[in-house]
Amino acid sequence: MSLMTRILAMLIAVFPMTLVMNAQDDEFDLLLQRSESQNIKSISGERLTNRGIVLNPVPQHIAFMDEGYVDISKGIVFVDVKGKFRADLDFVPKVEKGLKLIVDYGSKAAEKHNVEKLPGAYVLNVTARAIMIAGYDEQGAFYGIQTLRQLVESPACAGGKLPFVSVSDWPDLRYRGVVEGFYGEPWSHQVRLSLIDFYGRNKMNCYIYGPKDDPYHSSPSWRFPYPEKQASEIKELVAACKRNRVDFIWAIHPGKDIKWNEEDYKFLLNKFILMYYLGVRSFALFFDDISGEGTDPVRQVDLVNRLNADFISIKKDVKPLILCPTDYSKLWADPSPEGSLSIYGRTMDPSVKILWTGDFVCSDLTKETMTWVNDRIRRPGFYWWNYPVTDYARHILMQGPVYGLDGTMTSEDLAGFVSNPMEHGEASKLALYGVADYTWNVGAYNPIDNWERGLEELAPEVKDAYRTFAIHSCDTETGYRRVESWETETFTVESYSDEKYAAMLEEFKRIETVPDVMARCSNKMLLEELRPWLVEFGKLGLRGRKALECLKILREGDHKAFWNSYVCNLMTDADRQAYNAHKSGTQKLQPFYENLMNDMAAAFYEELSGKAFLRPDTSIFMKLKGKAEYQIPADAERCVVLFKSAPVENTVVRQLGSDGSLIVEIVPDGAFVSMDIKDGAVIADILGEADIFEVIFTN
Ligand code: 14T
Repeated sequence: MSLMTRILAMLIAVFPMTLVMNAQDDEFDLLLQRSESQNIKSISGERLTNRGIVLNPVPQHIAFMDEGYVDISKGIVFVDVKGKFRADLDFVPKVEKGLKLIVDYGSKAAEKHNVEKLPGAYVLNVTARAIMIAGYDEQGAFYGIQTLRQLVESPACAGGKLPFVSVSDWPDLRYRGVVEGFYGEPWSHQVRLSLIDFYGRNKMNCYIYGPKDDPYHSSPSWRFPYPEKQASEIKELVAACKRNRVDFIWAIHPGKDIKWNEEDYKFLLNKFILMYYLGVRSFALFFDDISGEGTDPVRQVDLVNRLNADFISIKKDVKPLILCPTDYSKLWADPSPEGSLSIYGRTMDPSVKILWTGDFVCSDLTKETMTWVNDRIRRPGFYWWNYPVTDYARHILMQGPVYGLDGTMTSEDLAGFVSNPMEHGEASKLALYGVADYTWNVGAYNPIDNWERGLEELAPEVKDAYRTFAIHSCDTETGYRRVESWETETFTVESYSDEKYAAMLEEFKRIETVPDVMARCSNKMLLEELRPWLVEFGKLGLRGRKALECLKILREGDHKAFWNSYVCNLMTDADRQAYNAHKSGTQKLQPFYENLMNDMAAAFYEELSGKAFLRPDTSIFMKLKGKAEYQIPADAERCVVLFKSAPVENTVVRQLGSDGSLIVEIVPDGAFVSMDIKDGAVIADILGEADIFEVIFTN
């Protein structure tokens, strides 16, 4: 059975046909993620004080020496031994005389300063005599400069006062970064540039370019050169990556329509050569989400090995290939020796790195999943983490902490780690701040502390408002489940307490202010991405607060005031539509609102009638407009008509006898009418335009 057939079979079994038919992609339905485990793991870690020094990723070793500090506010004398970092020192003035900053790298410098023997490693020493950065390699020295920058920008170093400190640091994982690998609108050029700077500052070193909806990456146009404008933008991305010591890895996704013939081989090789001329020095081949001929693992291996021989090994400056298998997740990977992963393991050039998303499409990273795949591919897999991607749930934003990643991973288990973000690049930075931290210093990774620091880093002017939004904007409801609103304790009418009520009220009030406060955020691109969600979040705050106010009125016993405010706080169809398009608070806040509203209605009916009620044999919530007639049940003694909106205009409630004669007529003076059934009345009817919420008869 082909992958597509399997996916469709699964979907048809699990979901109603309409869902399958409404899929965004004609071939692949992103709802498959609904087969992810629905367990929600809690988050570990806690906020640290960090002594007012904010470093991301957290260094392996940092030691603060004796009391005292050096003052660099006047500038430093920059000794750029290898002459590579002139452009990187834009955060401190350079002067002719004064304290020296010496930056060097290579075996001699590294040996002298006990730098760990690993690509990307460095030592940074701040002493009274000088500031010294020694890198194992150029990348290492660049990372030392990033650490210095973060020191200078830390609150504890305000005014240019650096403490005496010694940092010895190296990355746990060799490749750390991002794969732009989602379906949907690819990132804009501007957002890409901003992200690439962000990678550099946070010591990430790879950016795999593979947006599914770039036609020149995938079918139909993978065979053809980029148009001029896009080509020149790619050149700029390569240059930006170079400045940030990031590998720009260009991926091709040819498997939807590739023919295993000479012609297509030439097309592919030619495209690589064209990309090489745009400056690309690192390549990936993606065979994910395809069916048919393209999935043949033997042909895939032939292609990869041939490209290796004809291109990669000839161009001495091109890095080893990266491959995304068709079987990229254990969910459908063939585990047998005849499966594609085992075929790769036996026959694919060992230099090729192989991507893996874990047990599911979106999954936590575990030792078990890496052992499982590594045994088959016979090399450490390269993890493709499908977080914070939301292409299968475009109505949400993932703003929660990065967690669920095993704290004992080493470069023996993993060749690298890339995160697949949301189509909202700026809003993805919060998660990438965590990815950078985890992949650099796996064992020390503290999810909560990282998230708290990230919020402040990304929206310093409005960090509390951003936090309020983010803590309630984490989960997918049915996809890759994440904890949300973990500081919020909701309650029901039954479990009510004054304290819980006050806490919820305060939270909803805070939420109401978030859209206005966030408007002061200086990162306007972030604000643009968040805006529609912030609007809905503010409305959620308002209706949450109003629901609590209704509860207060209900408890005080003012029926008329209660129902009037209750109906005003119901969501209209338009409200629901708007909320569904840009959801937040799905795990606790919105359910709290829904449950409280339902509970209050139930409590209210009981208060009105004093006992359980009989429903007319119609739907529970009748949404009737205009004139409606009800047969009064024989044993009914009271009737309550609840309207959906207040005030109620031009509306009359009547009781009629069997001959149609008028027995009683009531003009509502609020959003409900509660009346005794008169002798001889067999029909209740409602004349006028008001929307009816419910009609209840009781005995
Ligand atoms: F290549 C893979 F590692 C991968 O994850 N591929 C896609 C990716 O482009 C997408 O962003 C991600 C999250 O939705 O999942 C993969 O896409 C899928 C996965 C499915 F299970 C598309 C359809 C599916 F049915």
